[in-house]
Amino acid sequence: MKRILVIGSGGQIGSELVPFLRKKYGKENVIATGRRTVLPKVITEGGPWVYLDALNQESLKKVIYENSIDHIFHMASVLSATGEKIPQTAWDINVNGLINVLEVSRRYGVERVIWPSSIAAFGPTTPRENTPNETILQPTTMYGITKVSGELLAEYYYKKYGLLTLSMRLPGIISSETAPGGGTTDYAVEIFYEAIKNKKYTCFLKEDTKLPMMYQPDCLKCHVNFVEIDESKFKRHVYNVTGVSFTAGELAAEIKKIIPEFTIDYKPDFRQEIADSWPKSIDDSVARKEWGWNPKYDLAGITKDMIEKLSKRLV
Ligand code: AKB
Repeated sequence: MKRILVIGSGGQIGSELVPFLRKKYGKENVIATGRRTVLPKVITEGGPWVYLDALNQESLKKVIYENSIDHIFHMASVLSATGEKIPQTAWDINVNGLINVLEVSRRYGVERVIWPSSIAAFGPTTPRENTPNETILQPTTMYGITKVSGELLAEYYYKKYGLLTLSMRLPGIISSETAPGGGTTDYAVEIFYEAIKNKKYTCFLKEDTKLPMMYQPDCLKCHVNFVEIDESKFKRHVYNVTGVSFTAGELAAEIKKIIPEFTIDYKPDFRQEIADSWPKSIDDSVARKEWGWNPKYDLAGITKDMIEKLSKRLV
């Protein structure tokens, strides 16, 4: 049985990835870790939980060794908008945390390190429509710089030490359980909470801002693929993946079909410049061809499911 460590298990993806993995691999085999002290019960009571700061290499060694870990999901990250406010902390957590994980993993015989990159690895000089897997990587945000550095570091540890590293360039993730924090695509989650609670939302991006997005169930499936799929299928270590691209206006219109009283206005802030430097749509045909990536949710499917799930909780 696989022994899996999740670092950053209190975050938007980690908090749902942990229960998902526990269901699949057995609760004792998935060790949830992170630095957050306020965590959902499903993390702390659903199986083993250990406080862990990835910047502390000694603690990392201890947890990996004592739990005979063979697969690591390293999910801890400072996102794009926060990264612009605290660039050095973003570098420390995103890059120094990752190199610690890679270094300890290669020394302690970990088999796979799965670490999400992001569409933020691209920048204004990258083709913005149908952005290919192999293309220009010249990001202009600190978050993007940490993602490109991380992709290079992960590749280095594979080539030099044979540690299997796998990364997906995630688009904005839309999820119903834990809200994201500090990202540019966060509007696409906030909008649902506000539509259900207050029937109105002020968006921090312009109406015609188009970005690639993915629904959480597809995102979780993508992570598990990286544990399950045979190494021989992966011809590279970083993959574009996407669900669906839409503008803020198109999302609002889809919500209005279910909540007709919903209204939206637009007050773009500093995050607009970040969004304008990112792709509008992603070509993920390489992931589809090499290991069968096949997301299920489109805009209508995401909207319906989010409103159903959140309505049960929020009213
Ligand atoms: C962000 O908005 O910073 C993230 C991302 C696209 O990586 N959601």
